[in-house]
Amino acid sequence: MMKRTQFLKFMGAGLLLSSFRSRQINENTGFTLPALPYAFDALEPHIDKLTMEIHHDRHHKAYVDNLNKALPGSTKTLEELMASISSQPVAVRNNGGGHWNHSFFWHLLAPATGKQPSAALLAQIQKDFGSLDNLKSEFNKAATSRFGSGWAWLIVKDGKLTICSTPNQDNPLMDIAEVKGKPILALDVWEHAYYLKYQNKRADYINAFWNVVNWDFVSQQFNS
Ligand code: MN3
Repeated sequence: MMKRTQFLKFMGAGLLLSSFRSRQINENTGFTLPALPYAFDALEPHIDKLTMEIHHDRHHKAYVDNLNKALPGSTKTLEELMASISSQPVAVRNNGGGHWNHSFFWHLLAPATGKQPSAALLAQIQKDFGSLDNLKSEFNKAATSRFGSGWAWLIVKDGKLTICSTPNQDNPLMDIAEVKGKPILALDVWEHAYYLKYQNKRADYINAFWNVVNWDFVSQQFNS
């Protein structure tokens, strides 16, 4: 029978080998669709199950597939692509942006837990906006007034919290962005994100979004 220490060494070697193999596979297959970090129905009733299924399994998957078609065999990270997007074809801007934005967005949402921003984030919010309610109303304005498809963002820019919005799948990490900074919160205001449940009532979707913001994740982004 294998001793405990031998068994642990054996298991350790196996883990090392499997992580090495998965790195090799990732390099060969390019960008991959990340799993949703919760069940499709976890955000009900604020964001419905069918919207989440279609949004993740079809829309996000299409951005990943089309990015791989546009950049076969790329060894660049998504962040490297964002920072040099002005020198990339428009298919990389649209699909690379779509992949980065949605990968980020899934983590910004969580089942309604009643959680709040961390003490450090809340202090910064009070400094830059006066209150969390003021921040929400400024963010809602950006999300409501973005014409057509795009995103609203809360970013850290020059040590301050700033709200902005981008068209299409652009984001504030892109070198072409009007307002650049580090995103800590975002909202997808494409119709595909809300139309099944909210139809043309984008404002209702934006209000519902605040019930499922993952403040733990947002606070981590602020602190990192
Ligand atoms: Mn979307």
